[in-house]
Amino acid sequence: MDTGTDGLGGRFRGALLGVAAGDALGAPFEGRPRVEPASVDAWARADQPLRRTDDTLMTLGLARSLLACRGFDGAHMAATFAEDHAAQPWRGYGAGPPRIFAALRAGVPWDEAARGLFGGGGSFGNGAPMRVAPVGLVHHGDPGGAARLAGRTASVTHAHELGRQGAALQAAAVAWLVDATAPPSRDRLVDAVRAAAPAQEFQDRLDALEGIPPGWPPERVAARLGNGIEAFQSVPAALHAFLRHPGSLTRAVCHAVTLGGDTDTIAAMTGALAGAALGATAVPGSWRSRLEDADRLEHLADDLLAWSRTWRSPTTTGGDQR
Ligand code: F2R
Ligand code: MG
Ligand code: MG
Repeated sequence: MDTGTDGLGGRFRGALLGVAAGDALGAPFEGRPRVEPASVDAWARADQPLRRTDDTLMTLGLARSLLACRGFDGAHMAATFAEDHAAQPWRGYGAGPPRIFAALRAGVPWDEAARGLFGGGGSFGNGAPMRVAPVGLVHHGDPGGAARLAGRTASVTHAHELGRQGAALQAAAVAWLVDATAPPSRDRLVDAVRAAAPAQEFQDRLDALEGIPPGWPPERVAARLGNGIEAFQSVPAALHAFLRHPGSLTRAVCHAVTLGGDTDTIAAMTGALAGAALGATAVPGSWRSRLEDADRLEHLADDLLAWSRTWRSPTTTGGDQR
């Protein structure tokens, strides 16, 4: 393992640094059907800045909104996402969210705007799971609670049931991994999170994880699970990448990028899983020093931990807003 000594604070920091590292390492390859491991290695060892895309920006927004409201407030979260997009629309957003932000500006209520996409079905893109790590963190050790809150945060932009379940699955996995005591077996992790995503599209792929031998090359894994922008492809792909290298964040994230397709997002979600399990010390110094706003990510992680301690304490009671 890269680590094993990080406490809760280190795991919170590791998850957010992992999102940002995976996002930035995968970004140059996004959309390529295949990615050579040598190209990923070269980029991982380069010295250029690691710049975030929408994956990290929306993770920051989600965390800020939870902290500002002391829980989920859909109108506030929608406004936060929209403000961040207005300030930096060039961060590589999917097609759907900017349309939702335009609807909000036109006066559509936050809980109706997302339902208007894709002929009224809502989005099943991976935009909700890619940003949901903070939910898993504040519900660490409680995959069910993480899944419920994740579904609510998803509904701001991703009204389709598959988009919501993708967020629930990713958040449940982060929540479980933060409290895991050793690199988990595939079976234990899958058992812990399976209920979060009951749709067949997820269940089939969770079953498929068990049948993927360690020696399969990335293109064969991608053919089996998918590597696309759909939540039901990319969340299982991230679980696979983490489970391929459960003791090494760097290897897991680099493997995620070699799966091709939606590389920044699969790697961001893999980074969240690995960081939650292994902690901030699993993020190499050479990556951290290249990361945009690493200090801010760590401060937000610390704030999330401090806040979660206030309402998880046995002397306080939690409301359903969380
Ligand atoms: N958008 C990108 N990458 C495109 C290239 C960016 C380029 N590098 C640049 O800098 O400009 N990446 C980001 O978008 C993904 C997250 O997307 P999100 O937020 O889920 O968006 P959306 O539009 O809701 O869903 C994505 C696509 O999925 C398909 N889709 C979703 N729901 C559908 C439905 N009900 N029916 C049919 N298709 C559906 C559509 O093609 C959506 O546009 C991340 O990869 C992030 O990195
Ligand atoms: Mg992106
Ligand atoms: Mg992407």
